[in-house]
Amino acid sequence: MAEEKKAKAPKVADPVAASYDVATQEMIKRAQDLGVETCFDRAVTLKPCNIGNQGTCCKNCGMGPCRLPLPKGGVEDGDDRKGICGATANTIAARNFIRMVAAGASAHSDHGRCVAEVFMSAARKETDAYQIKDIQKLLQIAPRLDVAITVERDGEVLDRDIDEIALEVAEVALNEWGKAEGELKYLKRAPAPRYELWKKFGVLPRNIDREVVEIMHRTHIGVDQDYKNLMKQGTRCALADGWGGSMLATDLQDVLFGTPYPLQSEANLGIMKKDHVNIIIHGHEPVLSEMIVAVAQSQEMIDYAKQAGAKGIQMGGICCTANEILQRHGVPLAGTFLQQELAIITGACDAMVVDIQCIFQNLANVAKCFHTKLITTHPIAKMEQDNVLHIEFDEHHAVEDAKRIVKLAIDNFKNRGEDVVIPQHKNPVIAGFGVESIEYHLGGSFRGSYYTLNDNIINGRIRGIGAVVGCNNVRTRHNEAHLTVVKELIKNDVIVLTTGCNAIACGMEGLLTPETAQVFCGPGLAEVCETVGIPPVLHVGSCVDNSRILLAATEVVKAGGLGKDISDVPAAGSAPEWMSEKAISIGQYVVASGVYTVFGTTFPTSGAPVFQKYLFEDFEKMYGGMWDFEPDPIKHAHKMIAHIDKKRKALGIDK
Ligand code: XCC
Ligand code: SF4
Repeated sequence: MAEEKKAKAPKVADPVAASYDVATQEMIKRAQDLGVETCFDRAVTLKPCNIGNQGTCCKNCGMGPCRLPLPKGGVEDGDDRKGICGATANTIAARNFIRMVAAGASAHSDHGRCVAEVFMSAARKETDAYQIKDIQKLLQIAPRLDVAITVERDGEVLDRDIDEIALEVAEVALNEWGKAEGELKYLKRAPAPRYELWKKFGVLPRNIDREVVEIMHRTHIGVDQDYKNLMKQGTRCALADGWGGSMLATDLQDVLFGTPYPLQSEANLGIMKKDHVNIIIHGHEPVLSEMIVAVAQSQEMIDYAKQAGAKGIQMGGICCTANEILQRHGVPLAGTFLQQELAIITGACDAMVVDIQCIFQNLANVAKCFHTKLITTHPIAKMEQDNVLHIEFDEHHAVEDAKRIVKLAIDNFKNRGEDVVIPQHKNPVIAGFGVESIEYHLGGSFRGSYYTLNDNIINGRIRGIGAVVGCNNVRTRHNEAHLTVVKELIKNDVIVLTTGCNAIACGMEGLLTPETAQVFCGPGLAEVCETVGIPPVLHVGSCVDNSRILLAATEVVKAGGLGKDISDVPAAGSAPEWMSEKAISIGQYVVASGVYTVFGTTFPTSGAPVFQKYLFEDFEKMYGGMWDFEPDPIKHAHKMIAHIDKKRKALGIDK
């Protein structure tokens, strides 16, 4: 018999090279010791396709895929690459790019639609589970949707009935997704010159759904073949996300669940507790997780957990659901996008409840190796694996659904194995800043005193504003670029607004505390933070809450002293470790709103240099904001700072 070949050990990731975070490193190592595969290992064996990565692979029809790699010598002397139909590299890259915008805008906006539907149920009083919680916010947004908040009776102006206002807001809001005429109502919230610019370029979105559909039409074989015209629609669709679907999601969530105000909590896998029932909620829509949090905090469930032998119930969040329930309830952050498998690998996760977006299908395979109950809850996001439970959430029986889920987790506590390892790493965080609380904490307005944001930007204590957001990407060291960019910015007196997985990464590193000011900040920013008692890195929520950043920038403009449009403000955007299509939609609406925006890791148009130049350079002349790409995090931060300085100079406040 031939000598048996020694089985080759599977290639796995080097935990330290894979993540900057020690808790993550420990869990990757543990997964490998237990023979459980994670995304970090798969990234070692599964290499990306270069042509797809560069945006020049077209599979929009059955004659392709047509793959157009960049010629070795570059395209300086002309570019005659074309697909079977004749589509050029620029057309293909532009079509792929705006299809990413369409997918990203759909994700945010469909999330917003679900919230709007629940809002409608609440307004109609069809459900006891949801009520109008934040009347102030309702009264604030109603006029933006052309809903009157007063009535005239017998020559007297009276306050209108709140229920009536809520119902009309629900109707008008839902209509934004599919109305037959007009344009999105929230566009007028932007500074007037910005609105006029959009009008001039013909990119005012008509309704949210239509802009997505039109992208799918225009990118079908044989329709739009002009990359500039394609981008025009990409911009219109992205604006429908930022100033439409996402902004409505944020506002309606605030009305239903309360506008966030700063509160304290903790971040990283170390928030899980060995002697507690651990429930991890993961995904994006806070509609169900709000209920789960409420139910898990009820005495009935706490007693039930104690009967089961646990000391209590520990909730934790992953991805943007985490940011949502953190900013409104102080529920700790268990981790970022890339830590979802690792939460189960602790052996202490009694249930992981997922809704929509950023959920790894591999969670089911990991859960199989442990006792964890994996529960999908959304009709549009199921998993095929047979160990996954589907408990479909419905606003009409939300409390019952939540109770069922929490009970399942508690009942599962006794099934835990002996082998439980929770990494002992976590940091305190202050989260929950919105436009309202930024204003409140910085002097009660945006301008007019020693404490306000505008005055501090004008006097130079704060150099500018950096919006650092977005995902993790397993193709780069987990969290390293996020944290390096943020630290470099605050070191140079740039205040940072953060959302999404960047916010979670900052929390894990301890950057979301006022104490950070003394350790990492330049002297000006440190002084401001110490005076008013805020962290230099402000957690403003989830990815749909990037709309809060748009509105904060608008308030800065409206308060005066920093130009007439968002593009005048010394500010820059960044997604150092982006990966999702949502990030591309966000980037595009931020750019079209006038903000210079740098992405790290990779850029999906690099195979079409002419089209890329359009995004990186020509856009500045049109929108005052443009894209850029820089994978090196220090250079990335300094490109943002250089742009901020350029804006300061233009404003004459560079001294
Ligand atoms: Fe998903 Fe929103 Fe990206 Fe994190 S940041 S990986 S999209 S959870 Ni939005
Ligand atoms: Fe090829 Fe054109 Fe079909 Fe794309 S649309 S796959 S470029 S033939």
